[in-house]
Amino acid sequence: MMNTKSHSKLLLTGAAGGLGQQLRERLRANCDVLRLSDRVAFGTAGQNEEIVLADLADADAVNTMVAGVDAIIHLGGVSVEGPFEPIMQANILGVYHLYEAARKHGVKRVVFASSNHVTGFYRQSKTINAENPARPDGFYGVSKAFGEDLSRFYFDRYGIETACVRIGSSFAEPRDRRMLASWLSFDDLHRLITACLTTPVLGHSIIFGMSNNAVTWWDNSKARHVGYVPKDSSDVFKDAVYARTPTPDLNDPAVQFQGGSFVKAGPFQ
Ligand code: NAI
Ligand code: 15L
Repeated sequence: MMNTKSHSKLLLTGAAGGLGQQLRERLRANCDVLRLSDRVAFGTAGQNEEIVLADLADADAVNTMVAGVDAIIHLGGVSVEGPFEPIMQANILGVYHLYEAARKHGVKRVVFASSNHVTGFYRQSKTINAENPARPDGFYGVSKAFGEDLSRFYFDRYGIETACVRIGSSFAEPRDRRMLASWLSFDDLHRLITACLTTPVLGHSIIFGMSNNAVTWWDNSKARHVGYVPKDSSDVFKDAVYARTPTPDLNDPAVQFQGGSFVKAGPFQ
């Protein structure tokens, strides 16, 4: 069993969101104190918790949010495709504010919730790895690609280590046939974050956030040093998913490309 406690005080942004709620309990094992942040109120702090509300677009608020933490798990931001302006505020300006605050406060490690939509315009017939160029499938994917590039700059220039976790589809169960390939269980997400926090040398790494699924489009061999070993698999859901979903139309871009329906979203004006 891996020793999961690696840090005194961890910051979890996006704590009110779907994955934030899942990770709140699990991350207690990783630290002495867990600081939780979001833009929206989400209740009161429990034992060994702190709550600091902050809009990522507000540099001063982000600076306060980051002060005094040892490492950051950055989940906050717009999490789906949509109009550019809110994505720009939260995911582009917001991630800049986060890294500036990390630099000023000496935070040395960040786990950044990137997305499979950074590479959503690769075909489902292709297996890609961390060295394939980005092919974002929308403004959302572009904003996550920006976060990946920005974090690389802060590593090269200031030595802040980041794991860019290109999360596939992290839900209780795969919702459709595409998610049989992209599914990441909540427990495996926690295992992956724990690996990113505990590996001795993280550097600047890109790792695909997926469980041990039989069908996959992603090869994590460039991130072996992270030491992530998934324990769950979408395979146990396969028969049920096939039974309740129609045979895919192979002419549909949502079936052809890894990003699924995101590749068809917009335009938004
Ligand atoms: P979510 O939308 O449920 O949670 C995002 C949280 O960020 C929300 O609580 C929201 O209030 C907060 N937020 C949005 N704009 C903000 C701002 N300007 N300032 C401060 N907080 C703000 O998303 P979910 O599913 O929990 O995802 C968490 C992260 O993981 C996101 O960054 C998302 O892009 C990424 N991700 C999630 C995947 C999934 O399958 N759930 C797949 C790929 C990436
Ligand atoms: C994402 O990036 C989204 O945050 C999530 O809601 C899912 O849509 C996921 O990708 C996916 O591709 O299934």
